Amino acid sequence: MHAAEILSHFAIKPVSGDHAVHSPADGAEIGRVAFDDAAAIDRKIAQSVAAFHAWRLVPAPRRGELVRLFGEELRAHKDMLGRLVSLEMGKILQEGLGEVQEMIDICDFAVGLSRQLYGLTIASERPGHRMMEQWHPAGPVAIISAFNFPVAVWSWNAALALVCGDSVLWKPSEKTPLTALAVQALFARAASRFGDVPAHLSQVVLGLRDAGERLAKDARIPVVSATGSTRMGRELGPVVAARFGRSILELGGNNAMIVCPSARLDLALRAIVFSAVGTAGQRCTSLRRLFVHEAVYEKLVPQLKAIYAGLPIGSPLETGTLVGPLIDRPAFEAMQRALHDAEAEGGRITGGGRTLEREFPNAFYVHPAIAEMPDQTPVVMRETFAPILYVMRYADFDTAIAQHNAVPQGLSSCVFTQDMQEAEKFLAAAGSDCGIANVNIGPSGAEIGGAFGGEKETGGGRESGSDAWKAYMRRQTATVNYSDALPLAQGISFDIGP
Ligand code: UN1
Repeated sequence: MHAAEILSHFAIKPVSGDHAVHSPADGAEIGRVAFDDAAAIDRKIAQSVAAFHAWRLVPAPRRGELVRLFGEELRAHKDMLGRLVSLEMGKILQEGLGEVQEMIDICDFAVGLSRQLYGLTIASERPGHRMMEQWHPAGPVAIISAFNFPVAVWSWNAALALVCGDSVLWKPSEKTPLTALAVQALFARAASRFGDVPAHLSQVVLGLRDAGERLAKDARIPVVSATGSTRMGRELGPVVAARFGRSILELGGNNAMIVCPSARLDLALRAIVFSAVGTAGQRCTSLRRLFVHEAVYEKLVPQLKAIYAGLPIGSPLETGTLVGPLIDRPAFEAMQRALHDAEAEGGRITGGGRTLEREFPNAFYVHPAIAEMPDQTPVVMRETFAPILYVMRYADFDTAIAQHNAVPQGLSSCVFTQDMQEAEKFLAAAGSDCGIANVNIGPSGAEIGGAFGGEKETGGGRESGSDAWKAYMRRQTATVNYSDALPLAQGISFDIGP
């Protein structure tokens, strides 16, 4: 199916501006969009404030109804949107569809949540008083998303923000603006079926880094949720903090797996391959570091290499492909630099080279790489957004956990073991220091029901399930006096006479 056909399905004009969008599948131009200038962004923020003022008055379960309708649109257009994700981002169609499914799932979650935005009641120390905690809508929420999950990550934020009574402003990656416009078109359909949705409740802001900076700086936006590199978060976080805004940061990961002597190697192999080569190693949750116990190393690693040697690499829209292209040339060059460094640091590399360059001279397909490292050298400690799996041996479990935690990032982690003591140790306070810790499951492909995010350079934010919704609301402690007196807290006596 051609790009034009998919775009017309969403009523998107292929050319509406100067910024060219290319498919990483073959490098072909698939559309042109216009960026918003400073005045347009300013106007959109003002419109978002107005939409918020109306939306916050709508009862939350009714707000949930809008998200329910949006979920229906996603179900009806899952195939087309999945294809567009695949075409614009380069992940294989199965993963493009999975991404849309993740959107549907978070919509379902948010619909239920719209009837569960509750606080606690608290025992007051004063007679005839009641204390309670309330959650109110926060305001416009800016969502800055990355190319690798062009639609799902927005939905984790937006579905929650909308039931919480907030308006949303979405700045997608400049590499994937078309999927954002397609999602916006589906949202508009849901909004028109709903009826009286305030205008501009959900908007898209297109642009480069400076567009994101404008949103980060603007005090009219109380919450900024940003997904991307640690470098981006390091710049954006302080800008939001300087005006006392709240940021939800989901930044780099350098996720690991520990394979213990008792591990089910068949399961471990499936998990390793899916999480290390899936999305061509371009997930925040991709597996990058593999610690294998010396007792199973010689068994596991050759099998892994054999699977790598037979991986179907090719166009992401073709059935059977498991490894699609990298997003662009800079991604390919970063991968080659990392492999060069790995070799210089004593690594033995298998794979990693470019492939299919004759068929697709303007696309960057690679053989996923396995780098057997003598140690956790500097290149292993940094995140390279590419399919490179650093493999290391270990002898002692506690040392493996220490090494596991020795990197600056803290997103996702896992252990493969049948030994309960090891599993529990990994999940305990002195175990994995990541936001996500799994037993006998790879680090990627998290469900939406749990809070998603991580510690240290991953930024500390939590999105999607559990009680992540609280970040999109403001908490208010309310105390009511229904007595005939005015007792003061802490027993303070303050006598102003009769
Ligand atoms: C990301 O890479 O930014 O856990 C998000 C996963 C997906 C989301 C990844 N559910 O791999």
